[in-house]
Amino acid sequence: DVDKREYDNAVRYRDGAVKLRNPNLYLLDQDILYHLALGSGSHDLVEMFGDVKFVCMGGTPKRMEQFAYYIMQEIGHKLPCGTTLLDISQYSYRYSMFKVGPVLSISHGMGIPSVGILLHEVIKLMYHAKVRDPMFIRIGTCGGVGYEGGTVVITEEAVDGMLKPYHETPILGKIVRRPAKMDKQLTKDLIALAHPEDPYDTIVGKTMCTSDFYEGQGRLDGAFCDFSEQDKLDYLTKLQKAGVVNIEMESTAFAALTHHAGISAAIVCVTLLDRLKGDQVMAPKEVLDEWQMRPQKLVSRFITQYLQRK
Ligand code: R2B
Ligand code: URA
Repeated sequence: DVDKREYDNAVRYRDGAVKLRNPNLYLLDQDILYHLALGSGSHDLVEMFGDVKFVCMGGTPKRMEQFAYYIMQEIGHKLPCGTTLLDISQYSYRYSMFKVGPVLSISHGMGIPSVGILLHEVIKLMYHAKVRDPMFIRIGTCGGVGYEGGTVVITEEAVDGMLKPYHETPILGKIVRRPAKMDKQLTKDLIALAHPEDPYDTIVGKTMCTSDFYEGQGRLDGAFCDFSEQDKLDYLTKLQKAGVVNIEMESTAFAALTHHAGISAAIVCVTLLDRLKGDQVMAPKEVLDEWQMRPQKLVSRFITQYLQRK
């Protein structure tokens, strides 16, 4: 299924289909998406995924399965009688993927390397399946910086642990820097769907992305800690002054790789605690489960509205 359309450096075909910025791929006679347990030779990717519009990603397989069932109910998608949703990537033993009509719900694991590998393969999947103008949305959890647990945060810009708005990664012995930009319009469309009667706040701000949950996020409760509580508070206050409202572990890679591919993307996370008040995630499981529904609700409002308008 080698594409006849000629490669150049643009990121889209005129019809909106995702174009790859890698000429090597046009020379492969099949492309194996190893961590998804899919391939362009073994699967009819156009038939399986050609109708996808929304690619929703989040850390855990269970939450993304739950989101798939939730969105199924919200958009009124029906499964054949007596069947359940299938984890399309189950035999990868790496990521889980569920498909509900135009919505893909995929787990990305924890951290930049995990979400990065997944994005390479999902972006290629969009290309092989000839998907037009897909939107990628991360539905996640985070720590709040001055916001109590249960607050919904939409990322305006992602910054790294040095407060720089880039995703930096070594390639062939050189640091390659890519801007960690979100789609401004998609972010606006999402914030517009926060209801005044929602019993929690939905805010927009900068998201800091770190490579570690403990020392990397200034926690005092890791296996090691070589700084004082005052150092931690000074740092978090500095973040706050720079406009950072939450901290998580995937946003720079998610923003930069989608932006590099010309794909619209947004990040919606719920805070599990206010980092100015503590380090341990202490809310009871039922409370955490309810909080984790909040980003899902916002994204579901967006998807249902989009599909109704179509
Ligand atoms: C939020 O939660 C995870 C760490 O607990 C990580 O994947 C993230 O970004
Ligand atoms: N995820 C993070 O990365 N940090 C937190 O504090 C909570 C969830």
